[in-house]
Amino acid sequence: MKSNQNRHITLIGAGLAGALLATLLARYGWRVDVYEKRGDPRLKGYEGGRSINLALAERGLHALRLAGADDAVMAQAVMMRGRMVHFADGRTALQRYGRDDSEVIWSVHRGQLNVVLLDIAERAGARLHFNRALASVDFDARTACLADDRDGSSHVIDFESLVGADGAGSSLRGAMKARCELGERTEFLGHSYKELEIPPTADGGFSIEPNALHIWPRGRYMCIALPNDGRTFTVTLFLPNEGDPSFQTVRTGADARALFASDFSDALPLIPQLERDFERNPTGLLGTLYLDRWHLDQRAVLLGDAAHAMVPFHGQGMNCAFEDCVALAEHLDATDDRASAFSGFQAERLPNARAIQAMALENYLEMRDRVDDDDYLLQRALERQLAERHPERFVPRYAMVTFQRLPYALALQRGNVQRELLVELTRGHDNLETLDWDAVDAIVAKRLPRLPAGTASPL
Ligand code: FAD
Ligand code: 8R5
Repeated sequence: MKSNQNRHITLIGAGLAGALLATLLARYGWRVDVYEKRGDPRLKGYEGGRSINLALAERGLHALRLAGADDAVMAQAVMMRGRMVHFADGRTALQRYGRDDSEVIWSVHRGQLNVVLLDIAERAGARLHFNRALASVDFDARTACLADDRDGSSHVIDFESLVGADGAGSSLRGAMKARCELGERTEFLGHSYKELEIPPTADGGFSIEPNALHIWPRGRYMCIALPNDGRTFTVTLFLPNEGDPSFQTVRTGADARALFASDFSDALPLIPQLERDFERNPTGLLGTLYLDRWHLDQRAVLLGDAAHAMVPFHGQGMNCAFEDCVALAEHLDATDDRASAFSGFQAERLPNARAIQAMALENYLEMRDRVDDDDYLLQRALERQLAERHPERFVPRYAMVTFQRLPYALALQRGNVQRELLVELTRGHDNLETLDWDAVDAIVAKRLPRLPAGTASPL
């Protein structure tokens, strides 16, 4: 049961998830206060930051549609049709992500996306408070202390429930841990990353194909590049922390240039400020954050990176965080019992977060180690055939994650069945011509039930 009274909630963090959740709840008629550590990014002069872009896929886009933010976001998005693979010998090849331009991903600018979301949150009636970092929580008195790092002042607020949308280093998570066992553990990947920039060409255009996510796979490591609407690309170099090459052997700008000269030679001339970028930009750590519980009874709940930070290799961190927002808003709006809303949200989302965390880890190998391996290529060829023959049953895992909205856990489970099928069916074959298609079709129908209605592509 839910009452019609004007319900109130306090969000911590006005990043991607905080701003979207504020909008959704405000649209449901809630009174929403959001506290953000940083200053308002919409104020002039604030945004001097680097141009960091993110891949937006169907799950995230769907959440933006529900919040009425899709048009403003898509106006600045750059379409990425597939992977442009840059082989070590200089060859390149575009591998499409989907069947056509209805199955693509979009490169969006983090700063612009955040600004759009803050604007619509405010327009929907949410109250945003900047320069307010959560410092401590008294869960008995239901008060929280927020600090303003500009003048060191602190501000105490009352709350009914707190929502932690404060990212991977969540302060709310830290406060909850002191009150109950969350089962927190972080597994570091042992690889880190560095961002570099490809500027526009002299005549102001993109210097490489704009409508692709570029990948330079090199076995144990790789580079990627995503386009920005300002005609630049953000390049990310992923390297192990140890070994050769690694962030231990590649320490200076000169080391980075030498690595690019030997392993990414077609990218080197595109990055004129390589040394400067490498030395100025911080090295980002990569890891997976697992929790066994996301809420403290009716008083606090976590979502997005605060609950389940993941490695970036499926480009789903934000997409998953946005899906969390839709789920939490629905659970909260459906009942006045917050403890049951929070536990229902956790029951729905935690298994799915675990699934995308696992798939994101697996996709690193897929991206960096795509060798021209014959077994692998034959399996990919069969995958394409089966997807065409059985569109309602056999959907490549990448497509289930990226272009559909079926639960991540189901995508993981069906993906495993599909992989076993591909291995079994290609065993002992050098090409697809020798396959018995009637038998193949029968096996597919037997092992892969039709996908639930409404998850198929909108074609
Ligand atoms: P955040 O967006 O990190 O927001 C947290 C907010 O909380 C911030 O505004 C922060 O200032 C604020 N905050 C922190 N502490 C406090 C405090 N104590 N009090 C108040 N406020 C606080 N995902 C994708 O789906 N596709 C991609 O291509 C992709 N690329 C990425 C590229 C990079 C370089 C990185 C780092 C991540 C990428 N991700 C991507 C992941 C994505 O950025 C995150 O999953 C997503 O931002 C999570 O949203 P969030 O709101 O939970 O956290
Ligand atoms: N995040 C992405 C993909 C999958 C691409 C594919 C991969 C950089 C820190 Cl590494 C990565 C993907 O399988 O062909 N889609 O979107 C985004 C990715 O990295 C982002 C930009 C990133 C955190 C650094």
